Amino acid sequence: MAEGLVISVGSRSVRVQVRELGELRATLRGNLWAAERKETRPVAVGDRVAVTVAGESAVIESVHERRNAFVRPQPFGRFSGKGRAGRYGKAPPVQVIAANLDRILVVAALTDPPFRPGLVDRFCVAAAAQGIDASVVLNKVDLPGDRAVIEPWREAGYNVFVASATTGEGLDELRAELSGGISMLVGHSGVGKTSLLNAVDLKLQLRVGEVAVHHGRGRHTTTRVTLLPLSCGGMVVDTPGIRELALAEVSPTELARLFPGFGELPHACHFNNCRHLREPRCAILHALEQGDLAPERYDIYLRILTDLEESEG
Ligand SMILES: Nc1nc2c(ncn2[C@@H]2O[C@H](COP(=O)(O)OP(=O)(O)OP(=O)(O)O)[C@@H](O)[C@H]2O)c(=O)[nH]1
Ligand SMILES: [Mg+2]
Ligand SMILES: [Zn+2]
Repeated sequence: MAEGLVISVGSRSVRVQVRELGELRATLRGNLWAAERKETRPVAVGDRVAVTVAGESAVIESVHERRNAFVRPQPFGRFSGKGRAGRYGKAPPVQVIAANLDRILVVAALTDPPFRPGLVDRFCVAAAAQGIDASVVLNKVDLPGDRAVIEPWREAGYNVFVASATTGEGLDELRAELSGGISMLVGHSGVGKTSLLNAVDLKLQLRVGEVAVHHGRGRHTTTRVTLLPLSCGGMVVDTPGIRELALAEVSPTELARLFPGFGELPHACHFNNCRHLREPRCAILHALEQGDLAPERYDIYLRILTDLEESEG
């Protein structure tokens, strides 16, 4: 048996990189589908797999244990919870976007589409929940706007890149960041994830969105999660942009501990399960009163908390 790395996952087939043999089309051994699991699919981009090779194609026999996985709740319709768990076990099914990542780059645009702090936070929380390093990229800084919008994440200790795929600003730093291990770019559609990759590595020549973006919301140009090798070394996962990110596998009490900028505060609250709403001796509320925590940051936290509690039912 040979070792492979999953490069892309389509509805019918999977592409796997196998050492010495290159990229092969692969199918899955039937028993991989039968096993009870929480994921909607048995393999994801970034998975290390054992394959048997016959000519031009391969069969994935087994999937090695994952170091981490970036997940989102399964997007097709709401999962009804009790009674319908079926093959996904007891928890609601999740979709694994990619596995075994060394870092995630959360990409936002200064403008066009408008900067959405809440979405940046959701991606940061989702990465932190899996213990995956995240940094933030502010792209399109060639366009007019206030670059200071990204400061809260810098202050929260995130590595922040300020870049323009158009003018080349910040690309050297970005290239250095991407040049080892497996990175993944995530963010709203149209923020320029694919454009940044094309600018970082001229060999890639990936398709990017048209310049005419209607209503300031990018059209989805990248339609499949794909793992790409970079000339500078390292590999990168380009993902299709999304407009919303619901969090999977994050509990309401966990949220504050993962939230950018809250730092150690949640650990200083009187109650261990403090949700920082009205509880007495809450360190977050205290910081808010003292002006040590920006109200805009707290508001985003509240919005995400409300969503989480609604989805928990
Ligand atoms: N002015 C400016 N435009 C940019 C920049 N980067 C990308 N664009 C434009 O923004 C649009 C969207 O770029 P894409 O690279 O396709 O965005 P994406 O994030 O990959 O979008 P999805 O694949 O849909 O998620 C294209 O018209 C790009 O030319 C930039 O730095 N400055
Ligand atoms: Mg794209
Ligand atoms: Zn609290």
